[in-house]
Amino acid sequence: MKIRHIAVALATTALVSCSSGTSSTSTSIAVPTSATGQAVTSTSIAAVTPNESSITVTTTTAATTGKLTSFTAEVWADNWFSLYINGKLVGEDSVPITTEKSFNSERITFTASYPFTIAMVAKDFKQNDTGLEYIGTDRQQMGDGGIVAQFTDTSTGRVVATTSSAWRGLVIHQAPLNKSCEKSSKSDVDCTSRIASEPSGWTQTAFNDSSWPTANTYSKEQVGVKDGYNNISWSSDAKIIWTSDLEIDNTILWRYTVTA
Ligand SMILES: [Ca+2]
Ligand SMILES: [Ca+2]
Repeated sequence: MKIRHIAVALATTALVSCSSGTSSTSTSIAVPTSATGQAVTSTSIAAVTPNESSITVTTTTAATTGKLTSFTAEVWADNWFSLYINGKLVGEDSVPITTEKSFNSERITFTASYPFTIAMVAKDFKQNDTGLEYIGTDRQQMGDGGIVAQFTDTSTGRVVATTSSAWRGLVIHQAPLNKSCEKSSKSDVDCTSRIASEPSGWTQTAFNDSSWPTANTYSKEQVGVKDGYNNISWSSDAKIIWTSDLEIDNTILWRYTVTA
């Protein structure tokens, strides 16, 4: 029994040390498996700089008959995102959403064949379900969001997809519903919210998003781009998107399918 207890204690210590590195610049990404349980992803992480970081993920997406091609996704999000291709997680923002003023950009590489489905989670930072940030300070406010992405076929160098008004988005965290609570000293009581869970299978190619609203596009000035945005050479087609409300729509699920 004594030996068994030691083993448990060691295992617990290992778990704690793995999960406590919030200031680390490396990112760990879960490796998805195919339907048959076979690992389909290999991951390598490149160096991270304060304004721009780079994640290189090589993923063979769901079994298809088309020719596999390598793609690079370039993404800037206010404040955080994750990226799925054909239902597989291929990368995410390496800076935690809880990092104040997180405006880095990312490059993520993956392999897929045409056509493929892009799904992204975009999150604007909020301190809690009031939807506010800097609560209790003179900066207490509704933060705003925004995301822009472009996808380049590395075999041709051609940008084959960008965020645009053709993308469809579903809001799953909306707060505050009553903007008048923004400066309330008891925002946790006064601010109301609407929160939903992610629909089952929403990252999958077969998911029907036809009822989701299409994106609104915004100018750089409206969203206040900064930091990592300026490290990427954006196609003129790459539009900054969000829903109709930059402030109260805090978590959005985005989908778009890329044809050849
Ligand atoms: Ca924000
Ligand atoms: Ca917000």
